[in-house]
Amino acid sequence: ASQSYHEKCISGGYGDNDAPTPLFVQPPTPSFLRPNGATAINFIEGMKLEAIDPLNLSTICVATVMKVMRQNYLMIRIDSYESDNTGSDWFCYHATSPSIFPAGFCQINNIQLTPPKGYEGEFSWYNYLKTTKGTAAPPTLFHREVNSCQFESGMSLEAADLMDPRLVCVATVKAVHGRLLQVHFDGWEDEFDQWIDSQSSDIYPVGWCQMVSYKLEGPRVATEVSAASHRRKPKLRGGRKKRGGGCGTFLTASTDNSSTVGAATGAGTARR
Ligand code: MLY
Repeated sequence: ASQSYHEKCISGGYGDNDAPTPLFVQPPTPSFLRPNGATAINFIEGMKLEAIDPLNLSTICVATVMKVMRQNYLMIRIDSYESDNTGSDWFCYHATSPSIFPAGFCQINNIQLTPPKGYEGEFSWYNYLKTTKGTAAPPTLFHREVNSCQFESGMSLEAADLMDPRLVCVATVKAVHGRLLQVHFDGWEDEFDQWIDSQSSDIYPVGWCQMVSYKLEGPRVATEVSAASHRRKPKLRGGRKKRGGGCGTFLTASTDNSSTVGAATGAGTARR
């Protein structure tokens, strides 16, 4: 009983109240490690890639594999951050995550890639890897294939605002790149957009909220207050900075389909 958590993990023993390991879904085996997989290489520390910034889901950034852990979990650094090299701002992604992409993904898909901190001029992977003597993670390591993604830009949907996931909002597919969707929240600035996988469980068909009796956040409609806040150009979002510019009014789509305008301002927006 006096075993420390660390000792317990090492000995692999269960405490009486611990959920036993077999109850958990095992992380997927990356295809490159399956028998007959295309290649035997895995991610290696230092490899460069592109990744959705988990603290600012509207951006895809140059990133680095900082650590390869057991079961193919990767610690990833977002290179546009001011890093203190302590690892405090690394993120854990599984090697099969749909939120990481091979170098060149953004260029091929005409997406603005956020360059590393301090990078001057237009970003070029070729020059960057050459000058830094870096290596890009081979494209075969990434899980980009998907049976079929039939989303099209312009389609309406309901999507969780993953920076405030209790908010499920009226949204529109802005772009589709293979299995990756760019979701725009109706009435909100583009900086609130989210890159999200088409197989994510955080997006729903129109009518979902009504079906499950959950409040749907309607499109934000401009008010005088929100027009003023708009001029104040809100700061970039992200968990590291306080989100700003949230003044506005939700057009609240209630479950009986009659729309009511719910006024809300500032940080209290849509608080229920
Ligand atoms: N006022 C909050 C909430 C913003 C929610 C935006 N979503 C619905 C797209 C803020 O600005 O952080």
